Amino acid sequence: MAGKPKLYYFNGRGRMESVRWLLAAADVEYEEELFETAEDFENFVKRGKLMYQQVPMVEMDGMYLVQSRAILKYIATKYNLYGKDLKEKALIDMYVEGMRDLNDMIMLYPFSLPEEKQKNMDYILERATERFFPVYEKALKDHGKNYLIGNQLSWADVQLIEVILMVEELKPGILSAFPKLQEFKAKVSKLPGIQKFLQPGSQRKMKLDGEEMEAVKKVFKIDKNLILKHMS
Ligand code: GSN
Repeated sequence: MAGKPKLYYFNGRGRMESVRWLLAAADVEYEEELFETAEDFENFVKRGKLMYQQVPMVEMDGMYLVQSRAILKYIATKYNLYGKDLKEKALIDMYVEGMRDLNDMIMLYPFSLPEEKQKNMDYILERATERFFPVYEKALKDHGKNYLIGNQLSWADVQLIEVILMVEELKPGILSAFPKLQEFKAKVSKLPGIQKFLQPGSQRKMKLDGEEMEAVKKVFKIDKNLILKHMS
């Protein structure tokens, strides 16, 4: 039998957290190798397994998977979280890509320049409440089923609960205008794999504080201006 998947990343959410969520939802156990320093990461690059000298990387089923979307698609397909036909897959992709747009803004927010922090926060919250959440609220309301794609849990649902919780960290109570999303969150939080993942001490990563953020920038030698170009 194949061993557990092994995840290679730093000790934070970043682009790996959605992978952790998806594996948790599929009730798949995994191991992690977490880089603490730039040297850890450089040594890992030298092992020559990274296609683009970039992480996230997931070692599973005899492959060294990179590129977060490719990793997520593989896991979603393997564990039956990617719809039953081409049309469902297209719909899941449309939902997931919107959620990733929102997720990316939140992921990059801590890199904001101090003088732009408030403006960026207002922008994220406005996009969440005016553009993205209404889509998922309406979908759940219109078909009256448990999940975005009917009654079968999919990758889109897992991505949705992840991003809901991230937005709630920025502004508690933000779901008050979205009763269907509140119901959805309560229901999905009780699914066994997800319930376990939400318990303290799980492999779920917490929001980075200022110091941890500085450490991450050093690991990947992140240039602030480069990040900000992607924030618009
Ligand atoms: O989605 C993806 O996995 C890729 N399109 C981007 C991966 C990426 O930017 N990885 C960064 C780590 S911070 N983000 O997750 C990385 O490995 N940077 C080191 C480098 O030399 O580019």
